[in-house]
Amino acid sequence: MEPILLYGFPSGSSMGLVAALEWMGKPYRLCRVDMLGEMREPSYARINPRHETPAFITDEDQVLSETMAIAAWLEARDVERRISFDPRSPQADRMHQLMGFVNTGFTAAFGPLWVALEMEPPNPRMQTMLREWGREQVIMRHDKLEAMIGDSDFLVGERPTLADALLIGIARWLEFHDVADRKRWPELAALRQRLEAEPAVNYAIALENGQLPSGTGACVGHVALSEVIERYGN
Ligand SMILES: N[C@@H](CCC(=O)N[C@@H](CS)C(=O)NCC(=O)O)C(=O)O
Repeated sequence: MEPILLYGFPSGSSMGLVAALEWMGKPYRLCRVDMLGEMREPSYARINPRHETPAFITDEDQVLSETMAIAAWLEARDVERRISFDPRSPQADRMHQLMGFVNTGFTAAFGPLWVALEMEPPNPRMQTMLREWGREQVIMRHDKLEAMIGDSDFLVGERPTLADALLIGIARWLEFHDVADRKRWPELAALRQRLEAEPAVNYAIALENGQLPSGTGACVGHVALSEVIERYGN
């Protein structure tokens, strides 16, 4: 059976993995997860006890969580090297380096902004502090990423890879949290513009928004979360 990616909405980082699956072009299925509702239900713990997306059901019915683990699973099966490189090449090393940076410091910088946004009950004093701290961290991590971007069209080379997939799922949070104008980082802004022009990214965003776009055809359908939990949950 095809693997299943569980992607979260609204504005989930997993949007990038949907784009990666489209670029990769092998058959896959999707499962849509409402992060504000069903992901918080006790039953979702059978898929991921940390109540997070993305999650993944492999073609051998194993449940996998953590973006880096899911990306590694895809990379190992991307034998045509559509979204990755030969594992022993310098390009693979650089791709892993950028993926590590995006999945850790870059993503984590937004943490205080999410905490402030979702704080219940509200604590205005703490929320103001979190927002200030978060904005500083996001700007600092953008400065660092800007310095890491080279001359190529995408993060590593002239085609999008897993590193770009991880980035595009997160980068839009800059606008979501209204931190700064993206033009402040010209290299990153140009890269994001190229990624936003990619049909795979537009497909992933449209799905996230609840539309039913036509993609490459690699996605062979959606599976209901209740069915995924029942069939594959631990
Ligand atoms: N370390 C995990 C983090 C995943 C993560 O934080 N996902 C977010 C959505 S992008 C989430 O599910 N947050 C929990 C929530 O919104 O309640 C990974 O890299 O996959």
